[in-house]
Amino acid sequence: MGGAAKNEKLNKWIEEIADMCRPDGIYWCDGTKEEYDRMMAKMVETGSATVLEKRPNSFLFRTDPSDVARVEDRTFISTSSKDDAGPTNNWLDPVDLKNTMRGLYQGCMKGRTMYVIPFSMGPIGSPISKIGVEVTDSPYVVCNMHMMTRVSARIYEMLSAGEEFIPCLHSIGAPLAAGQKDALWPCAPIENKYISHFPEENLIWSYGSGYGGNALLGKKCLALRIASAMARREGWMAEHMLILRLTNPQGRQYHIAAAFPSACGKTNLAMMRPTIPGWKCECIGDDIAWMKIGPDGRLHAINPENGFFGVAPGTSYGTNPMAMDTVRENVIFTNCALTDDGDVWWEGMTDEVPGHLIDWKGRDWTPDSREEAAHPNARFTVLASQCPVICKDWENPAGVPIDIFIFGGRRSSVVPLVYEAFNWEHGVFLGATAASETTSANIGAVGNLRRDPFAMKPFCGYQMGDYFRHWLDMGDTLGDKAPRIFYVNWFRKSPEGMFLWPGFSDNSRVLKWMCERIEGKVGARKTEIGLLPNDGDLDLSGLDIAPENMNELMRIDSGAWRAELPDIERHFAEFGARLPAKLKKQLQELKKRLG
Ligand code: GTP
Ligand code: SPV
Ligand code: MN
Repeated sequence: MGGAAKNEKLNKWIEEIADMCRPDGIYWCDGTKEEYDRMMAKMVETGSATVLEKRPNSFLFRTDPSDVARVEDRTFISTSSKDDAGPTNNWLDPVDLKNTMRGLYQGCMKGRTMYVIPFSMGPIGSPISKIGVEVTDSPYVVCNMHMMTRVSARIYEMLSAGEEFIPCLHSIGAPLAAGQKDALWPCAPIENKYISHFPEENLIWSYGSGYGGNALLGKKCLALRIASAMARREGWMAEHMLILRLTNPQGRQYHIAAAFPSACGKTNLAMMRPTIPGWKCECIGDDIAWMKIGPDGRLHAINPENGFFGVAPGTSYGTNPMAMDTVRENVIFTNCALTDDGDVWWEGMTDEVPGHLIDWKGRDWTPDSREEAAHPNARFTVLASQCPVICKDWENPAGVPIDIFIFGGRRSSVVPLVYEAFNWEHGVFLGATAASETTSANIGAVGNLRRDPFAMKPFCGYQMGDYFRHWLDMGDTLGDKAPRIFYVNWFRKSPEGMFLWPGFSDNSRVLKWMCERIEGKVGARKTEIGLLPNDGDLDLSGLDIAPENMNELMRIDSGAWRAELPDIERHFAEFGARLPAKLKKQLQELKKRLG
């Protein structure tokens, strides 16, 4: 494949990287199944992949116990001015950061092969797609990228024809000395991990981790952090959102894009099977949406990804049957438990807990073991095309017109099941003040409440105040063609700590209310925080839920909301002069309404 890439920029870049990283050899990927099979077979041979006898063409990986999730503390937005990265991002000066990282990259691929992965985010050749080239020394990354992005030799041809690409440099940061035995999951210690973005030159440098968003650079690094900065410059949007199509019994289609923080329900909602009769849900994307204003003046969304990198724990035939059917074959599982008959298992997969497992750390496990069998951030990697409810338009380069935006998060108290924004500006305020309890999708404490605006705190590649302004500007341009905005919380708990709302398929009831709001079929009651369903408007037919639970789900405790205000003020104060005046005004109005 060597000479196939005649793109001068690419060839020069690869040469530079090879000079710095000193791999034993360079391999140019072509994205074929043969390539995938060959690389996977090699990983089985070295013991880093385990064949799952019970699942056709599926494999289990166990990571190093230190390398199990994204590392937000080690993620950097490196702009020439610190202000341009803003208070929600870690910042280091680009010159200093590159010097430090060059030191780490020096000889870091010794004893390994350097793989060149040409990939497209979005359908190959579509005008909205972006091309990236990831260089990595991890065969696990290559196989995952095969599923998560479109990897193809055709991209070399496009590059030869002069197409632009986004360079993505990745190393696990674990050179091998001559004769040294490799670890099953080589990686660098936390203090040497760097997930770095240079949005001013569309460049990504990642070092030290092999896991998920740290290493599959098309996903959070390119399609969110770099793309969000490009989108602002170019007048479009790159969001941490699922995309789904909901069809009502009359055949009217609604397209919904929803932003929930990591491990807060996007994959589940995207593949949901409505419990309400006659309604149908199809999946377009489960994590990222790129949206542009179309010739009709509406916002059209595409899913730039090619697969799902989904949370395994909690996924079952009861909660997400479509995900279970998607992962029946051709799957890479990471940090799941292994059953004695050669299948995977994770907490919540089956009611019956297996009597014996090998846990994600490779140890014997029984129900008496104190630790979980699967890591809480264990994941499956699988092609989106394998999802039984994938929408026939999921690869349509024109995208789908968005009717509804949903924001939300994990709040065990205070926030009701659903409410609607008064208007776009208020909706942007809801997005900008969204808060959620932290999850194991990031290394760090779990269950701490934090502001996670638009579910983009870890993924916005520029100043978040400017990002809020971009949302307001998009609303001005869209005018009355803007999607309606709602806020949801599936995670409110009883004093005993039980979820009050059944969630999953029953979330369709909440989506139905949103659609009926759009049609003007149902009213809403005006409250301090927004528009809530009138009694009886949420379709609860066939649902066994105690009326007191429903009351609690819809209850607005003004005192508890007033208690949120100081935190929202602190949050807003961080953005200084970059906070749009319209959001300050929204906060004043909320204060007034709460009295
Ligand atoms: P990322 O891939 O990290 O961006 O996560 P995500 O937003 O796609 O979250 P996902 O759908 O994978 O859900 C994460 C966890 O929340 C899983 O364990 C789910 O079972 C659980 N979950 C999802 N939806 C619901 C819901 O409606 N109710 C409850 N109680 N749990 C849910
Ligand atoms: C998330 O954390 O939001 C994910 C998983 O989707 S990762 O790819 O690791 O970012
Ligand atoms: Mn995500």
